[in-house]
Amino acid sequence: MAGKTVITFGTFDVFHVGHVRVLNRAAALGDRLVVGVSSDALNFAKKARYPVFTQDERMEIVANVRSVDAVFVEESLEAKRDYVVEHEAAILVMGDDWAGKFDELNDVCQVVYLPRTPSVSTTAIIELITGGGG
Ligand code: C2G
Repeated sequence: MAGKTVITFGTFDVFHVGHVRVLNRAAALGDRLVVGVSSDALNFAKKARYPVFTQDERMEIVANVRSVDAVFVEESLEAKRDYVVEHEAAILVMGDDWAGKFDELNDVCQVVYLPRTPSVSTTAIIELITGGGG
């Protein structure tokens, strides 16, 4: 495949400016950005609750971000190596809340951790809207 493919992963629930910024910064590292959107089942297994938006809705939103070239469903957190190889990604981008966690993939791609956008999160937005933030 011509050009450098960048791959990144996330839930991207209640899509916000931190999400669009990390996608744009990831895309700027290569020629093509592929995004694994975590499945509803994966989220339930991890957090014991379903995302506000379904995986089809979250995929549709992410797919329509201008810097994103393709999306797929991330079924397993442990399958990163397979996804990197399958999509022929040269660079894996993760938020720095995952810093160091995927360094073992350095043999198949470059692993880059990008700083998160401060003061914005899906959890805080949900709390604000539901009145949980006071
Ligand atoms: N992000 C960010 N700034 C924020 C919030 C999120 O840069 N204020 C980034 C995260 O670092 C991540 C992406 O946006 O790169 C998606 O965030 P989440 O939806 O919270 O993703 P997460 O649930 O951590 O991903 O394999 C990873 C899994 O898919 C889980």
